[in-house]
Amino acid sequence: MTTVDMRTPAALAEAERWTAHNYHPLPVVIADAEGAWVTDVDGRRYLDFLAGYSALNFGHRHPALISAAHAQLDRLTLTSRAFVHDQFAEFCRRLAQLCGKDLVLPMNTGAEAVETAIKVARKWGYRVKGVPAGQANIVVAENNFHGRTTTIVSFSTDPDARDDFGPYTPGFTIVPYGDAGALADAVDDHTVAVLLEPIQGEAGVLVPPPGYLAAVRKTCTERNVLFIADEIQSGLGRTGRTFAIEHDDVVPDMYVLGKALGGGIVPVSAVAADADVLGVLEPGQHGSTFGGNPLACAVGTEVVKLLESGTFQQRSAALGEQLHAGLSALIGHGVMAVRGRGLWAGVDIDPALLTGRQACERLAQRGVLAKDTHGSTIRLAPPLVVTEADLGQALAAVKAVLDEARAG
Ligand code: IF1
Repeated sequence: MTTVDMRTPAALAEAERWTAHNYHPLPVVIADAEGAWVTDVDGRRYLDFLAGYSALNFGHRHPALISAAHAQLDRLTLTSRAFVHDQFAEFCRRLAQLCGKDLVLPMNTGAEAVETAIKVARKWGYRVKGVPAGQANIVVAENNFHGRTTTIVSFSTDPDARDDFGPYTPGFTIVPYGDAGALADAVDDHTVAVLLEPIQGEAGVLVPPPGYLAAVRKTCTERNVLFIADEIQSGLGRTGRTFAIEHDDVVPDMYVLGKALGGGIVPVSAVAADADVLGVLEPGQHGSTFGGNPLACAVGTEVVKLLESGTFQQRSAALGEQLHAGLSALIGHGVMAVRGRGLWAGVDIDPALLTGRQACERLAQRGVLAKDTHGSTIRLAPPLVVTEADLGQALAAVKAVLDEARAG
């Protein structure tokens, strides 16, 4: 196998000179973008099939979102939560109603929202469930990805994400993903919550077995344990529903949201839950400088309005059929397996042909940007504004990369 030599633009070399090397980006320097397309510094255009790891569900620079941001930039950008501002109530109301919950707690990044959910679950455990102080545990799944803070990586099973960042936060039990029995067995009297991605993103877009999420819901209800759904990557239209967990007709106790909630413009995240859960927090017990800021709320409100129509969810479901049909046709022709829902797919490429990285390098040369997860698995997740023609073009590029590799 040969690694495809990619020309490294001068701009990339300059960026790498001045930054820590905590990423290994493809040698593509993007200068402009609209919808599902980006343009690099040399004027080359690419289809964006990563979409900011699903932070760009509405496409690059969606007009309604950019307009809301521009209007707010000219009025008010930050107050802190020491005061209220005129964008706050509508954002919180609309998001709470989208989730079917009483309350939301706005934060900024996904990891902050996950940390918020962990803290709220623990406090609920002590104050409501009656778990002895300091004894709360939370059940999580192998191959999870919930963010990069030291507490969150404490329960990661990915050495790259976890190693050398100890000492680790205690109070987490790791079980196999998709095994409802193992999860039920792991729940004890001190368990305050189960934290799961309804579909595991970084693990390779792993859809759990039918009935798994419903069984977890049943266990949580029977054992008085909070079901926390991390929908930061799977939610907000990505899988063809507002939330991925809806495919299983399951309602969690807490939704953890982020990425696309900020419209690809500003970091916006949140936890949504009923008052009996989020009500455990009193003034001074949690917060953030930028959480719920006016610019974030103005953009977030427009994002929720886009989701209220249901059109993005319908597009994802309809075009997802085309995406998955096209990818499944490649099984046996360089593709080993395809997973996912809606406009979200994990594609296992034959490791004898290409690594995921090599496949993404070659896709970039054919005008499609994507990102490998692990090994020879790539993730395909275009903005939900992608067209049928765009999808056809991307699928043709995937086929061409595999045909070229198979031809040796
Ligand atoms: C990176 C991928 C990684 C997430 C879920 C919480 C967070 C994420 C389900 C934290 C963030 C990002 C982080 C970014 C690459 C990407 C990612 F899964 F999407 F591909 F890393 F695994 N829950 N995922 O997916 O949200 O704090 O980043 O806003 O760290 O390299 P964040």
